[in-house]
Amino acid sequence: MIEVGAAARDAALLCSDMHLGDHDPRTAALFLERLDAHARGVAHLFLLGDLFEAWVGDDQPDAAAQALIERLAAFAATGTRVWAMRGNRDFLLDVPFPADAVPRPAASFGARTGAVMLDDPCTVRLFGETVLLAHGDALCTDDEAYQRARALARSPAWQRDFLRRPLAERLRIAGELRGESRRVQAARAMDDIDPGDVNPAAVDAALRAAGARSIVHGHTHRPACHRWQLDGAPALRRVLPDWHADGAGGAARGGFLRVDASGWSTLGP
Ligand SMILES: [Mn+2]
Repeated sequence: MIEVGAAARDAALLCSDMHLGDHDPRTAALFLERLDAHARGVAHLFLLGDLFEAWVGDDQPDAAAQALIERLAAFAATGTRVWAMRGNRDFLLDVPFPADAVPRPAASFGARTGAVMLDDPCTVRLFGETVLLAHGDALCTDDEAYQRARALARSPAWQRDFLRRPLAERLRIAGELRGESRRVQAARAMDDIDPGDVNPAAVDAALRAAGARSIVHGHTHRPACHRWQLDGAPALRRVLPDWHADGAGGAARGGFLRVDASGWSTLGP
């Protein structure tokens, strides 16, 4: 299990839902600038899904993606451990191409960044506390159509079939998935225009299964810190914000959670 806090000066930074891509260079620039400001010297960086607006495979031809990849590689080279989880937008991140796909990317996302992929959910130890990390979409169990689409898009057969297609075709399909044809089942798997909220019973079940009382997730774009009683003891759900350089009212939104020996803090965009 990942252990943060073995050294007293350890610190971890967590974020999600940057939705980076060439469609929005301002948000990409904002995120990279804030990442530089806050992640320097941090021992662990956790990216909890939807790093990218879309990801059609590790040959994604995207200047914003390339910029983040180079930045992550630079952090990894200076000793920061970079951990990445797939979201519903970038569920093909670091998924190996089938052996008969032509051409195949020269290097995977993980190889290019030094990032290690995390299962969703996964349990980590943060300064002695067992914390469940998740993107959050799997906890939105009220949306049954979404969960069916999610299962399909995570199936090895669907992913093999998709990654075997030429890049131009994958990009065209991804574009269509975001356009009119949301009736296509796989389109629902990427749809988070209104992501809905997590189901409280699903959160309780996930915490019980992990033996944790604390969870951090993104996806819902509803940043908060929720406290409640789980089986007679306090439980905590920290929700990460999504990022946008031009949010409501023209203000930038986004932010990190940071945890170190002195506790948790929120760092604004
Ligand atoms: Mn999401």
